[in-house]
Amino acid sequence: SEKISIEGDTALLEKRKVKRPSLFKVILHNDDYTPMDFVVMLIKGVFHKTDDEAVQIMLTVHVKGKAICGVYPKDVAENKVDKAMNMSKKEGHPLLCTMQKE
Ligand code: TYC
Repeated sequence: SEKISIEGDTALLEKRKVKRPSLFKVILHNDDYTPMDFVVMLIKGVFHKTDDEAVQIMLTVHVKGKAICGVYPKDVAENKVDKAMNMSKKEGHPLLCTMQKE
């Protein structure tokens, strides 16, 4: 936004920066070992997708190697990556979840 103030004969223009937060894609990567049903459960739990959406994303990862699970501000994306990685580590799966600035 901009604000114009007049002081005597001098016009001052003050610029206020309104910055939109950078967004980050959260990406799920394929591997040969993580069970499909576990990936679907993880996508539902972490990314709040429906059963059908979660299956679609899992199959895209399986066939194409990776897929975007969602796009979020940095702190939200970091929390989702953490949650996904902790869930898979806990179960001994090698599933990889990363984030990438848009
Ligand atoms: N490729 C795995 C399998 O055949 C399934 C899988 C899907 C693994 C998505 C990871 O992010 C992943 N069991």
